[in-house]
This record gives sequence, C-alpha cells and structure tokens, in this order.
Amino acid sequence: MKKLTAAVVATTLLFASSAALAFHCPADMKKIDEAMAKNPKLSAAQMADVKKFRAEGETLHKAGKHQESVDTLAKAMKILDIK
Ligand SMILES: [Cu+2]
Repeated sequence: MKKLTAAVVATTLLFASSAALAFHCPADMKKIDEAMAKNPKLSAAQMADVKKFRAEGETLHKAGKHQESVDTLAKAMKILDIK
C-alpha cells in the first residue's frame, strides 16, 4: 500500500512539473516577443541568435520537449537580458 502511494505521488509530481513546463514555454516566448517588439539594442548576430532560439524553442514545445524548449528559450532571454 505504501509503495502504491509513493508511485501515485511520484506520478502526480511528474505530471504537475511537466504541465508547469508546458505552460512555461509560451510564457517565455511571449516575453521574448515583447522584448523584440521594443527594438532591443542588439547586434545583427545577436538578433539572429534570438530569432533562432525563439524558433527552436517553439518547435521543441510543439514536439512536447518542454524542458529543452525552456532551456533554448532561456538562451534567447539571456541575450535579451530578460528573465
Ligand atoms: Cu512547452
């Protein structure tokens, strides 16, 4: 019985964290889009990187790879200096 409870708790936590991540990606993409709309002072190379990471993040999110998406979007956010 204890084993079953532990399994249920583990599954619930896993689900909750992946659901939180699934919500995380669109929030990060929105922040990136908002920062980009403000014409940030970036070099052409940095702009290209931000756009690349933003596109990759969206692709990963749609593929269900939320952790990778969050990590990729974080790189774009770092360039834009946003959190
Ligand atoms: Cu996602």
